[in-house]
Amino acid sequence: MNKYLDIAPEVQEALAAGKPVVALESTIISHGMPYPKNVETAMLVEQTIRDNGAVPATIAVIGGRLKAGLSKEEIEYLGKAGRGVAKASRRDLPALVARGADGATTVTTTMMIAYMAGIKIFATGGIGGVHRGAEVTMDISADLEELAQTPVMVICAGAKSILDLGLTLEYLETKGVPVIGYGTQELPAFYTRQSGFGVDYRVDCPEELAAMFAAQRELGYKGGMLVTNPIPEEYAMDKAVIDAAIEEALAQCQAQGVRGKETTPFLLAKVVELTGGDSLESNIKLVLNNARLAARTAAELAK
Ligand code: PSU
Ligand code: MN
Repeated sequence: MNKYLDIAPEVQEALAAGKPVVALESTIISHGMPYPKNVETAMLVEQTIRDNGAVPATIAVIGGRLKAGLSKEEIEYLGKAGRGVAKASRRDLPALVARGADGATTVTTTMMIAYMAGIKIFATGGIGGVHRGAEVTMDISADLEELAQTPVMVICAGAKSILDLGLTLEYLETKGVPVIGYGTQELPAFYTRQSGFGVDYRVDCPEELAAMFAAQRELGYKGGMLVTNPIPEEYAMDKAVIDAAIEEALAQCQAQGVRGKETTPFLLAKVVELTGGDSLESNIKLVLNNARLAARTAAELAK
């Protein structure tokens, strides 16, 4: 085992016994939602995973240790500290570890640490991707590169249209990452069930997701798989409302010259601000929906 990795006892026991485990990220806690909703949601997501037969492992860097499985106190700490905790992507882990610092893990580093721990399935809200205007800025999330090189299944609700969804799909195709629609042939756009872009395969049950992941492993692929699970109909947002908020958030981002790792947290916070909390409620519901599917898929994979 990696000398910097700490696996929580409950997670370790489940892994040793071949029981289902689901990884969860912490950037969504520190940078994706405001306090105290972020902590409430993180706890509710863990409970949802338990209710569906798996053990949750929320991942973060604390005191320079890579943690797979957090205590309630650690989740509370990350939620309260919010953007005061460094957003940790692949390039950040060496510095955080060497300095004994804290970091909220993105999809990228959550995949890395999940893989080190032996966890195969990871549930979150949305992934990073190719930003609009990336043909000039070259702003492409490290999440896409991680999906190409780390064998973890990521279950999300698609990607927000703060990104260029078409270019994001092109990038994933180039990198050989299968993009699966759960119960749909269309890529969901996080707050809405539709984006106008198609996925590679439609899958309708956890058994088939588990079978595809198992086949990918047996074929010797080094990369992972992206499952996009549309937000439940009753919680989906009005497309016109969310599109207007995203356009406004993008305009403010550009006007304020926000760049680099700050771009995504800025846009996420702006969208929540502009939609008066409606989007936050949708965000919570879709994460719970993904947690449920991830737990069921992990249970199938463990059979
Ligand atoms: N998109 C969301 N919610 C999120 C994120 C993205 O809808 O919480 C977070 C995730 O942690 C993701 C990260 O891995 O932002 C991507 O950041 P960047 O675009 O800087 O790579
Ligand atoms: Mn970026």
